[in-house]
Amino acid sequence: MKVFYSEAHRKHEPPFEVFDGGLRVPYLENSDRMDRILHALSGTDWADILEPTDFGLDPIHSVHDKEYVDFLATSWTEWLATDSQDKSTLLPSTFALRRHPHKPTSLLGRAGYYMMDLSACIVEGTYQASLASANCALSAAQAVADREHSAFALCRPPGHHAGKDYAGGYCFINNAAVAANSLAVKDRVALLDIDYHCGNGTQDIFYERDDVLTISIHADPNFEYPHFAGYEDERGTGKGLGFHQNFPLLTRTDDAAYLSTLDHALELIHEFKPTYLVLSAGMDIYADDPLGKIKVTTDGIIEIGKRISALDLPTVIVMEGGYNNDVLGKNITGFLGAFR
Ligand code: SP5
Ligand code: ZN
Repeated sequence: MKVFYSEAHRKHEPPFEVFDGGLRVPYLENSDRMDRILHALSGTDWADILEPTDFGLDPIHSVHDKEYVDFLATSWTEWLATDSQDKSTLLPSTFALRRHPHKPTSLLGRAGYYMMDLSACIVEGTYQASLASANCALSAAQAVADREHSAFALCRPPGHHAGKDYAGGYCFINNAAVAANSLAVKDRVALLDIDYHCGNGTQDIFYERDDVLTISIHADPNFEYPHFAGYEDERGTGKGLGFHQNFPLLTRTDDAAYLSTLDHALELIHEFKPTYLVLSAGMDIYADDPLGKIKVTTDGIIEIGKRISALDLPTVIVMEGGYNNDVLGKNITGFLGAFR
C-alpha cells in the first residue's frame, strides 16, 4: 500500500493546549504519534512510504477561504512582532460568534475570527506542516484515481475539525475534504469519518453539496467535543439535504454496538453508489484513548477496516486523531491491513 508521509510535521510542535476549565496540558497531537505509526509500518512487508507531491494552493483554496489560508501563512511572523508576554504559541483572546458584521484586521482579532477553540495552537511550523499534510491527502487521492485500490495519507496535523474559514481541534487544513473535493471534480465521492469526534469541519464544508455524501460516526456532541455539531437531525441543507448523516454514539458503545452503527453507515454509502470513498480514520475510538470515552478494541478496529473494505470501493484513507501512542501503531497497521 502506498503511504504518503512528510517530515514537515515535525516543526509543528505546540508546547501545550488548553483543556476544559483552563488546564494547560502537553499537546496531545504530537510528533511521537507519527513515530509510533512509522515504526509499526516499517515492521510490515506491504507499506511503501512515499513523499507527497506538491499540488500548490489551488486545491486548498477550492475548499478553504483565501483570507483564512493567508492568516495561517502569516500569523506566526505577526505574532512574533507583538509585545505579548508569552509568545510560545498563538491562541486567540476572544472567539468570533459570527453574529457580528466586522472582520477585524488585528492579529488577535483575526485569531479569534479564524480559530474555534484552544487546541489548534499555531507555532512556527504550523502552516508548512499543514500544507504538507494536505499534500499527503491529495497524493493519496491521486494514487487512487490512478487505479491504486487504496492509499494511506499519514497526515499530521489532522484535518476534520477545520472548516472553510476556521481551525480547531488540532486541525488547520481539512485534508480529507481537500482530497474528496479533488476527486469530486469528476466523480461522486462518499466521505466516511470514523474519528471519535464529530468531523464538524467536513460537515460544514460539504453541507450544501449533493456530490459528496458525508457520514460521521462519533461520540454524541451533547457530551463530547465539538459540542455544536454532529447531532442526528443535521442532514444537509439546500440541494445538500439528505447528503449528510451523523451517527452519535453513547459512551458505553462497545465493538458490537459500534459495528452495528457502522453497518447502517455502510448501507447509505452503498446506496449512494460513489466512485470513490474517502475515510477520515481517527483511532481515538480505541477503548484506552486519553480523549475517547467509547470502548472499541483493537480487534474491533480491525473488523471496522474489514467491513469498510468489503464495500470494495477505491479508498483514500486519511489519518485523523488517535492519542494513545502506545497502541497507535498496532491499531493503524491492523486497520490498514484490511485494505490490502
Ligand atoms: C483530530 C482530533 O481528534 N481532534 C480532537 C480535539 C479535541 N480537543 C478537545 C478535547 C477536550 C478535552 N477534554 C479533556 C478530557 C480529558 N480527560
Ligand atoms: Zn478525534
